[in-house]
Amino acid sequence: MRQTIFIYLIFLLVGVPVLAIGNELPAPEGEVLLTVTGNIAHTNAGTQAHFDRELLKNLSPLTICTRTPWHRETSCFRGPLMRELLAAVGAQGDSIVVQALNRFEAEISVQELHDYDVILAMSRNGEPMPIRELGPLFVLYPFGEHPELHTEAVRFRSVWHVASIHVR
Ligand SMILES: Nc1nc2c(c(=O)[nH]1)N[C@H]1C(S)=C(S)[C@@H](COP(=O)(O)O)O[C@H]1N2
Ligand SMILES: [Mo]
Repeated sequence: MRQTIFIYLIFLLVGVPVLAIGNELPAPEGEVLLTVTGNIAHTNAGTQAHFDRELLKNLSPLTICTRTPWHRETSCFRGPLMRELLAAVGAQGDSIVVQALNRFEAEISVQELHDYDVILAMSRNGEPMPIRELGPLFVLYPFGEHPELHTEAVRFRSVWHVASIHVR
């Protein structure tokens, strides 16, 4: 009996931190561009996941060349697939709330991010996007391939100046 308790204590002391380390994301070294909060299993800053440009670049990037309702010409946007970003943080919710630097926010269903290749665009035509050009991060739907996305509701979910994502 005493031995069982002893083994149990050892597990508590050693096992729990090891499990926690297994769920850690690498820590950002540069400026934090994105904070992910809420129902997530993988963190690197307390209960949150913080991403700098480097960490975001390492997440399955996709390039989408499309016109958008906000640009006259076709541009090529590049950034991680939103569903890969959610996988990286071990997101467990059914929806996310994307919040912008200007406090604008929109809710997006996780299902939609599996149905469509929505990216968190980090660059446009190879250049980082300044804040005055919808940057630094911009939720981009593949408008070109999917005419059905040209609706007011989808434009409403096209959040630019993204600063944080809360998983519900
Ligand atoms: N950061 C940020 N993103 C935003 C908004 C906003 O106010 N701030 N407005 C949203 C809404 S409601 C729409 S319809 C689209 C397009 O806005 P616009 O075409 O009127 O400029 O951007 C969306 N993304
Ligand atoms: Mo809107």
